[in-house]
Amino acid sequence: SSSRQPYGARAKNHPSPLVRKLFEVAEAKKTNVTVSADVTTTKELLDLADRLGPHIAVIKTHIDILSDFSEETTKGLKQLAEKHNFLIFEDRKFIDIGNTVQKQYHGGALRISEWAHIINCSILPGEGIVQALAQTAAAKDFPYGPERGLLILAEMTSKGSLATGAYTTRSVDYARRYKEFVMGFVCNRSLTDEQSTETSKGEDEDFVVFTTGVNLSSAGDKLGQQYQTPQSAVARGADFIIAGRGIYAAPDPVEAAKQYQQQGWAAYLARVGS
Ligand code: 5IU
Repeated sequence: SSSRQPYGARAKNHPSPLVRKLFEVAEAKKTNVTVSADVTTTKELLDLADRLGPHIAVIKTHIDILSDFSEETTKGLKQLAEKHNFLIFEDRKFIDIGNTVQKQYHGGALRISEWAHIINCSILPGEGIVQALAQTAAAKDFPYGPERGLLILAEMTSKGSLATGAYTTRSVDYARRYKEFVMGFVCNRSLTDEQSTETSKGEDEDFVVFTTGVNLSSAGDKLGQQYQTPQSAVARGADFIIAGRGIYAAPDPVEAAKQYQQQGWAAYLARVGS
């Protein structure tokens, strides 16, 4: 299965330029860490991105929580992504009818398509949301080329999450149907390895698994967040581990990022058997 293959091999064989780049970044920097940079000013965000840049593969943003969002925010992010060789994932969780999400993704106040390599959506609205976002990215006049991709939010880490069962199964179905744009899932385990899927695995598929709720020193928060360690997330199939407060709220975020990097990478090496 793909989760037992090294990132480098997956990079070579993957049809998506964005996924190739993602795996190349991970391999080159020896990191599978995504930092969830949930800070609320541009200065904090750019400062964090610059300091943590060497240790992360991806920065995950919630651009709408910034109190001072402007052109400078995304210009700065793009520059730092170049400088440190990481990708940008806007955790916007699109969840509306196709016509609306197309406008939220491409254009609008936040111009997400312009700066976010990776976006995500819920499939609560049905297949049409995936179709609509894929259509926007495939349009002849979409100016950002093939280095854009979508993660389907297939599961959540919060207590009592309703993203389970048929919802999760359908997430996999839709990913297979829109493979050109859907690069993988946000979920808590591999959904496409042999034992974990009800439908048969496609011959040539290789979906990327991003797992949130990773924290080394806490079991959860007071609002229902539930954590696991980098080791357990990667063992269950995470290709990229997402940590927020575990890193940015640590006394020394750079030291924390290095620690998640080291543990995430060791767990990856153990999984691929090298
Ligand atoms: N996030 C989750 N759980 C999920 C999904 C997204 O925690 O199931 I989908 C987001 C929320 C936050 C980050 O931006 O990931 C986790 O932050 P902490 O590591 O600080 O809990």
